[in-house]
Amino acid sequence: MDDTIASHLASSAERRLSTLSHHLTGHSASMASEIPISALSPSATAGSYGGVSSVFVNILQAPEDPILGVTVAYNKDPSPVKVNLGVGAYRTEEGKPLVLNVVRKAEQLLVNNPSGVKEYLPITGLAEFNKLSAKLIFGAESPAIRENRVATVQGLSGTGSLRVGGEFLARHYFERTIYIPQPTWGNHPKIFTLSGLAVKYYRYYDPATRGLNFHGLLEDLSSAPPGAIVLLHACAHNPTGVDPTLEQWEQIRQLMRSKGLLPFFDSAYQGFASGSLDADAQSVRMFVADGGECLAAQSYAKNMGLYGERVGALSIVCKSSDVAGRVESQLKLVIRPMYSNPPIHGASIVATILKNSELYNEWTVELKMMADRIISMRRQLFDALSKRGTPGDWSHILKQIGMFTFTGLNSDQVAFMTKEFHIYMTSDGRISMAGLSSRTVPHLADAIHAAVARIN
Ligand code: KET
Repeated sequence: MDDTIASHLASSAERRLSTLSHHLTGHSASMASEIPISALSPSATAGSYGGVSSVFVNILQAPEDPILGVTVAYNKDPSPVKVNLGVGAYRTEEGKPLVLNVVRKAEQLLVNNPSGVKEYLPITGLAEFNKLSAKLIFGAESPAIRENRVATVQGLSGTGSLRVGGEFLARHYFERTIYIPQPTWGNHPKIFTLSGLAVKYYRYYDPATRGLNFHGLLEDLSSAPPGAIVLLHACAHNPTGVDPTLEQWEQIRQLMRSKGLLPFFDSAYQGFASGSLDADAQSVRMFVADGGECLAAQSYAKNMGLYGERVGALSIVCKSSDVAGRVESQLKLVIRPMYSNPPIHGASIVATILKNSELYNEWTVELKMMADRIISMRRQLFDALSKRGTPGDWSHILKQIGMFTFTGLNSDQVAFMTKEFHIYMTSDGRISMAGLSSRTVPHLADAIHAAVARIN
């Protein structure tokens, strides 16, 4: 291997380990328990190679993921009344996973297409999918698209797109600190730390008001170093369900631009917050309209129900098409040794739907139906708690936006609800409203009522 590449790789690996251990010791106790420091350095191997003892004997049992592990526990529970409100995955009124009709139709078209092949895609993915994805998030009339200054690559859903963006920034951007909201989706600190960035938090949520800590947010971003990267949830903030208003977004934008902070949008719920794809992309479009640069990671897991297809995109909006071309060339160098090139099927489904106006319209109707069902679950849960006279103000259930309600229940109350009522949810008190149905609302309300009455 070329010496300079070898030393670059060695130093970036060192940086990752040191930022990760810095992060573990500095910031998040919960994360420290998930990735023991000892797991990051080579473990001493077993003394014997005689076939009796494994060379992996010193490997520690890792804990389950705080979100996906909830499903593992749920699957093991034989109770007929169990409910999984952990992972953010849409369920029908019957509690079943949903494949959108429009997705089935697109798949039929793909199966019947005699020229459909299974060749490798380019490193950057399906070109048509990339163009359509950029249009979906930035808007058909976006000047950045018209001026050809957006570099878009297909990613492995939202997670993979965030990771590629993180690694690109760690390699090529001068300020390697990323600020993420407190709290945020539990995978964010891990993705960015392992990308080689240093993770810091900005205040976001105020438990006292169950709303945005706007003052704290502005203060923390004001004191971030010039150029720092800032992770923003485009809409339907996970886990809090609390989004800035458009006026607040405008203030955030002005502050960030005046300080030269680099926005990195995570858009995992476009269309799920309001039911409108355009309304949910407003925050991102504001930052693109001012002519400045930004990154955006998109996921089609929720809004097209393509969870397991792992389809998403990373776009980097640049100042000129010349820069965008060079950025894309470097993204290819991040992707090629990571997974070579992305899978073809999910991206073909998305492209088929986005390019056909009839299918596109059908998609928006199905999307709105999912968003409306979630909103109606909010009303039903709120009414059920009111009917029971459950102590406390539960109006945040109605006010919060998107897939989740951040209930304010503590981890002991959650553990009680799981043990006594077989209700599975993350220990931070987050409920996936998309997993709820008219049938399960009374059971959940009973559980919350009992938890609040018995445990402080
Ligand atoms: N960003 C956010 C904010 C997010 O909530 C998720 C998934 C993702 C990105 C990544 O999704 P992907 O499937 O990679 O496109 N969140 C849900 C699922 C999970 O944790 O993986 C969740 O919070 O339940």
